[in-house]
Amino acid sequence: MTIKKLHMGSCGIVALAVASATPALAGGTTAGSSITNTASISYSVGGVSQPSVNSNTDSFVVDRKVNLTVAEVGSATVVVAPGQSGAYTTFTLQNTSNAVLDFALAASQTAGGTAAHGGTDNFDVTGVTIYRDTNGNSTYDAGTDTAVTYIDELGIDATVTLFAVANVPSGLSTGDVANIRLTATGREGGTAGSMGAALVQTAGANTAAMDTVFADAAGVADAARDAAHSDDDDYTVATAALTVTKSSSIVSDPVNNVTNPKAIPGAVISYCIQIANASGGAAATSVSVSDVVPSDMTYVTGSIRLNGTVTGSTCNADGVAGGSYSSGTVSGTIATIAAGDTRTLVFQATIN
Ligand SMILES: [Ca+2]
Ligand SMILES: [Ca+2]
Ligand SMILES: [Ca+2]
Ligand SMILES: [Ca+2]
Repeated sequence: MTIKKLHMGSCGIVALAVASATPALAGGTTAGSSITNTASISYSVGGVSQPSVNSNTDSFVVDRKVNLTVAEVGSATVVVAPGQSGAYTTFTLQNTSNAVLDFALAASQTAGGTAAHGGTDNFDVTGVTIYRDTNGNSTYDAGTDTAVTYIDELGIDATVTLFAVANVPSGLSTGDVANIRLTATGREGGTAGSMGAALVQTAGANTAAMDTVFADAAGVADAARDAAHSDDDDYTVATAALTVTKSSSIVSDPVNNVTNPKAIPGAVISYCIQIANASGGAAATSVSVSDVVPSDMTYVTGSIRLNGTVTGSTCNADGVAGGSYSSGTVSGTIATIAAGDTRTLVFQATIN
């Protein structure tokens, strides 16, 4: 600011009026705007007020501060099943510049190393695509949210929610981790509907025009003051690991009945199929069991019991009637076997 020099005589009272700009946005005063002010003085001579005198008008252009933040939403891994499609991680991108900008987006993966939530990255997801939360519900909605490669004309202080959507390969194990990284890079805005050119920071001294200053921090995979910011999230696999065990016991025979029965023709045999799901993984659902009844045996109609428990390795008689028998095969479906749980299908057959 320049104050015009004024001759004021031997005495006087000087008052300076200075206009100040108040930022209306957290990003600050909008880049490219002019800040203008004029000082004025008033004074008296011999106790008599004299006409006030104005300075020249000082004006300068507000320069452009480029800043942005990419951040994972939440602080937990995304738990996925092997073969799952449309698994997504969630990020926000905020434009903390004092200008409307475009932002180029890139999703990338890492190979090895510590993932966002502490595991070691040991696989890659496939088909990674970035979607914008078009309907603003913070949830990825296939068919509603739109695939994007950049964010167009993001306003000062504005935040957009983004999803990295991917498919999980099959054949993975519980605890496998894939790290995913989202990077946004500021670009010139300008034209709606197309991505602007790369931003260039002003080299050297301030110019009369709008200069550009990169003010962004370093993210997980970008430097400070590079007009980019990045953050990581990760996928962790939780799956079921089922083992199946079959056993038989003699219920009765035609001679001894239920007292020390033997496996003679006419004896009733109880078969138990135990399905165990390993601890620490995910529940198995719609567990379908089938068993061909041996040709020397005859299925006991209505004897199937599903979803029973075990005590140690002994099958308890607490299953519920269900399942079916057709063409020599017993079958049934257990709705859910939780991780660490064992459930059974039990049926009876007689020895021919
Ligand atoms: Ca990886
Ligand atoms: Ca949505
Ligand atoms: Ca644009
Ligand atoms: Ca940066």
